[in-house]
Amino acid sequence: MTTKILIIGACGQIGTELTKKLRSIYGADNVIASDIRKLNIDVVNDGIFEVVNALDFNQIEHLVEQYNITDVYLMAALLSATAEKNPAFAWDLNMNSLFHVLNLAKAGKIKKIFWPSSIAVFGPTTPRYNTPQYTIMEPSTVYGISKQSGERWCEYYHTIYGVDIRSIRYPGLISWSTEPGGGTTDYAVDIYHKALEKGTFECFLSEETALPMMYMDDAIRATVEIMQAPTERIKIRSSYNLGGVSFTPKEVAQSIQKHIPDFTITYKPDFRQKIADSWPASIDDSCANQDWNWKHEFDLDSMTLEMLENLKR
Ligand code: VAH
Repeated sequence: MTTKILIIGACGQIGTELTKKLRSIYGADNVIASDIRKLNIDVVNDGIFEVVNALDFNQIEHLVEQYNITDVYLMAALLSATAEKNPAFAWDLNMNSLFHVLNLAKAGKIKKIFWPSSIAVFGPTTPRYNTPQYTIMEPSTVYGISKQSGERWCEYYHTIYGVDIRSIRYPGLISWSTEPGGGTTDYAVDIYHKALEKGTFECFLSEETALPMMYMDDAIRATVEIMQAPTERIKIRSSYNLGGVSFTPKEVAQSIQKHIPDFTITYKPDFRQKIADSWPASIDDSCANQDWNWKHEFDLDSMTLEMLENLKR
């Protein structure tokens, strides 16, 4: 059966890169990109695009039937910082969009689901360094609570109804092609833009705030690899830890200064500091490595080179 993909939230920070990648692998005619509005010109113009509300079950069901969809990538969500400002809507969007897709799979209308979780599922009582796959998880943010709950439902639908859902706990993701939207790790994207535009950056986290991060190319490759892995290799049906690099704002600034020596950084922590302080500093992703051979490729300096080179263009 031909793989026919529906991406919900295709215009977001991950969605835009994922849409491009999946179109290149499966062919543009086999990838239906969708979002609540036409928010990214390349996603809309470079293949099939549909406006859909991730909270409207009937709209999603209609697209699945109209295009004979086999795989759904559900990328729509409110991220950590935005979710704190709108808890009720964040819970509604992050959870009910998931239930819609899970229930379509339970009804046999789709074959496979990818759903993004996050290292935000960990909280202030979680061991902070080299955080293991299985450990204390008491998330203290709306976003983290929704992702932890979502992971439980993913595992339940797999165990009870046989739904083939696969998930990754993404770290903070760094990309140059789209503006990030409402995350606590967004400083690590904005710093590159400001380094080139202004030569200085005011960081909303303190200089020693270490967080797990990953260059977008690695995150997209992990997403494709976990979805292409034989089902028997996917032994964890909640969500896999995914580590990349761990760095502080000070370390990013030092990496940038290797290319822009006069670049300066100042620190003015805001409400997002409390969110960042509740998350791990680094992640153990040995389960992803053992089960489906995950290995990241980009470190901080190679990511910095990619970011600056592409942003200059
Ligand atoms: C956020 N970028 O900051 C997301 C991510 C681990 C962080 O989930 O909310």
